[in-house]
Amino acid sequence: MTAGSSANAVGATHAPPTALTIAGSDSGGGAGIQADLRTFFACGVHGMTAVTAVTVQNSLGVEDFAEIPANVVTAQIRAVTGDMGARAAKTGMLATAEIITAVAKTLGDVGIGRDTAVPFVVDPVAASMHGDPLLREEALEAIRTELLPRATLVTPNLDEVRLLTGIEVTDAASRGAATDALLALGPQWVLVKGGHDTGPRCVDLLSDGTTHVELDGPRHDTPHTHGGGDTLASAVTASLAKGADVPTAVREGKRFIERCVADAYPMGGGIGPVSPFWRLDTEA
Ligand code: PXL
Repeated sequence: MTAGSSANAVGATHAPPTALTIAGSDSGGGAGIQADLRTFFACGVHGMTAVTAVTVQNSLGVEDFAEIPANVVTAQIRAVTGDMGARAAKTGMLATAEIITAVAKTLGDVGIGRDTAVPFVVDPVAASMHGDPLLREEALEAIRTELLPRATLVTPNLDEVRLLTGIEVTDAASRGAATDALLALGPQWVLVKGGHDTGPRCVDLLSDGTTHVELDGPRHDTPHTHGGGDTLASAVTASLAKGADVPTAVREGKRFIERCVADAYPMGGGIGPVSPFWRLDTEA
């Protein structure tokens, strides 16, 4: 029987928007691909994945990881974009320079990235919350030179800003200098996140060099923020997949992550995950 030929066919005739995450697996389910898919679902988007690495981890940290061969990563991207199509894409943990180079080339081939119809968010994941490395040393340069020129938006925290630009953000002037240095690497928009800063507010700065948007939100007092960066970038990607422009998508993403951090739960003996459960009508 061919698809759709049954007299008893059921199901919706329209599909939700699609979004692709190119990222690593977190066996603890708090970050990485697992956080991305959970967020896409909570935001009403069909998630597709290109897995880059498999981490061995729990709430206490990352014990090890194995990367997926670069040709298998790019084959996943081609398989889903060629058939199902992606309305937006994001990257998380990319593990090696070889994977980054291959992903950047493939995204160009399939028409994803800045100056195309398909927005592309780079979350420049370098380390876990525990400080465990998720990116090989030499891979940062590949993010700078090959991935960022293709990005619609890059979403570094303050540690990633320092790794990418060498600039330590301590005040408004150094934050402005870091934003300029990141924009010079080629992304259309930069979101410098203030989550790793201190103080009662969590202030992020979004800029494309012309438009500057300060996003101010509460800082929730919880140790359980595992997967926070992934969840924010995925929520922004989901909004982009639904057709929002970048400033709107970032505002929606920030509102989403604020609720997820407020609802974060303890799990295991270490750092628990941020929670998108607030979006579901459930007793969970
Ligand atoms: O939150 C960053 C991150 C991304 N991807 C994977 C991770 C982590 C943090 O631990 O494990 C696979």
